[in-house]
Amino acid sequence: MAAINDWPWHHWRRRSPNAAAIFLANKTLTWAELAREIDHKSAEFSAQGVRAGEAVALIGDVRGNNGFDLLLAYLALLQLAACCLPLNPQLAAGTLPALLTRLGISRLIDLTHEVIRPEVVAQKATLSHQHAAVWSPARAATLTLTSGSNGLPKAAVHTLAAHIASAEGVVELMSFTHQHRWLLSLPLFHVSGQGIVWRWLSVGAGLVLSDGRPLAQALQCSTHASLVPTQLWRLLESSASAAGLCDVLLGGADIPPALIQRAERVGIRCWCGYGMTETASTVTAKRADDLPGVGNPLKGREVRIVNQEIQLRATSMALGYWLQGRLQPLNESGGWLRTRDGGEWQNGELNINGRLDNLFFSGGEGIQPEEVERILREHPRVNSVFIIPVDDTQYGQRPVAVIDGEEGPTLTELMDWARVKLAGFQRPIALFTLPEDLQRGGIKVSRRDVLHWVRAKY
Ligand code: 4YB
Repeated sequence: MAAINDWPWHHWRRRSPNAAAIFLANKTLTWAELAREIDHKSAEFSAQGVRAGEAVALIGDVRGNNGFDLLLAYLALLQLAACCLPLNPQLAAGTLPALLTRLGISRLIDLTHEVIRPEVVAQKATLSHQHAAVWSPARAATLTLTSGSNGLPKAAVHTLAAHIASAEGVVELMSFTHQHRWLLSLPLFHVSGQGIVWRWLSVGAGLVLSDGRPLAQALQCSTHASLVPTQLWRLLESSASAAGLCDVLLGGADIPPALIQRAERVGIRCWCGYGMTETASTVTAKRADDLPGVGNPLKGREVRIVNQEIQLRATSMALGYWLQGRLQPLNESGGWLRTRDGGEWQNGELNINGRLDNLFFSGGEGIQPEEVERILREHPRVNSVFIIPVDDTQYGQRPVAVIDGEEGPTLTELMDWARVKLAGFQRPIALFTLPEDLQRGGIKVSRRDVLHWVRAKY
């Protein structure tokens, strides 16, 4: 990986101006063209009053789905040395003002009503370098909301150096070079989407944008993609082919071995990763094998287990959380981030045992929902399942299953199948189908939302 001492798009414009940087459905942009677009955009934002050091929230177009205009705005804000917070466009409109007030952010760039195509941007006034701040990798550059599985989301603050450090370990492990193309297959408002952007920028590769195309079609011209397990399931279930696609980095949730085997059978090389928002995505990763672990720490990352909790140290770590316009400390002890993820070393690699906060008790027996979910997911008609505790006068709490997909088994079928696999106290007492509206455009369904939904029904 080349040392980056300037805005990466300026660096690649100097090094390989005519190499393709962005692949849209019917158009390709070279590094020279992309850098010019970013210069124009930052000039436009500067004219609108965006200043260095200012935190700016950015919302993309729901239909545009991670489009070029959003990427351009993200990069242009960085170039102005603003601190950019990309937001989920499906965030309930009512919660947005309260969120921005809590964070202390007063500027919001909303692209929902202003979709700018590259050809339109190219016609705008020519203004360039004075709208590039000095490349200073140690300053706060991005804010990324944590998934907020419990409580309100927090905004993790990352420097440019942290994003580059994150990219470094992954590109090294996966041998990702300038000859490859990574699909922006996950949203920019999530750390996994930004991870893709920084790997692309670090090696001067190609970035494919779906640009309105279905996932399978966009994958056809990509060599790499990052997917959460449910995305890969859907891809494999659909009859669409993703020829051309070589390597998929999986993460964000427990990765079922059956999924990996199925993908590998059709020629997709799978990689298993584990990471968090606070660590700017991937911390440990490995080439998928028959073991259920997530590999070992990548370059610049360290993992330790204290009282069954995974703790992390990394050069990609967030500086802290942004609150009321100020930096607040991470939940750490002696420089180690306390993840609240349970884990252990097994067969020389890290195994994830689920969120410590998800553990509940039924008749005095501890139930770790992820452990039961992992077993139930082996049922041929279950792709994704949540085990949710509901109150019970006799047992304290009891497990209920919520299954994603219409074609799933009935509770009786599932329990017959799981008879010897689950202990009595682990067996769900009811089964529901996950409603579509709980998916909300994020990369994961929030366990808290599923819990509220179940409790309202139960
Ligand atoms: C896991 C988990 C795992 C996370 N098993 N629980 O670039 C990547 O690394 C990537 C590629 C594909 C898909 C996602 C990614 C990510 O970045 C994921 C990062 C992420 O999920 N961040 S998060 O803040 O939203 O959630 C973090 C939590 O997710 C962790 O604390 C774990 O609880 C869980 N998780 N990877 C089991 N392999």
